[in-house]
Amino acid sequence: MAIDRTLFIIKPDAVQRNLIGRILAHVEERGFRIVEARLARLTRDQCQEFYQEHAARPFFPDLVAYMTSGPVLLACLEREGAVPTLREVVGATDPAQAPPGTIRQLYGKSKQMNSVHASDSPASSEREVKLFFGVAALTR
Ligand code: FUP
Repeated sequence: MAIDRTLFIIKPDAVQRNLIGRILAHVEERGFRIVEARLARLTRDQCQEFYQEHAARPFFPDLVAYMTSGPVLLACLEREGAVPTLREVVGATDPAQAPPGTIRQLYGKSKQMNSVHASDSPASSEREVKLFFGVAALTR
């Protein structure tokens, strides 16, 4: 598997509960290198663009309200097989369905407040890393 990069977000519920350090340690212990990271307060426009594939879903307005409710930690992570590996480390969307030891099982509160985001495919990771860190973050 090639070394590649993916977008990781620590969402408002986890930032608010002071979990940034523990969650970043969790991914670092699993072999991810932090290529870029910053705290940000997402605007509605950024959030709507980020979650554009869900725009027609009934949960979309609540999701945008939640994701703009407080700061998030945006990170670009690198590892061999970064995209599928990070999805495994994160676990299922619903924390109640996430396997033991995954970030969402350990820290998630609900399907919406599930503590973290991880890109779900190579195409998504490219789009999402570019959106928040620019095209250079994919290669440097
Ligand atoms: P995931 O790829 O696991 O983050 O999940 P999805 O792409 O299916 O969903 C994107 C975000 O929408 C999730 F992080 C949380 C939110 N969501 C809800 O709030 N309610 C739902 O029923 C499904 C998803």
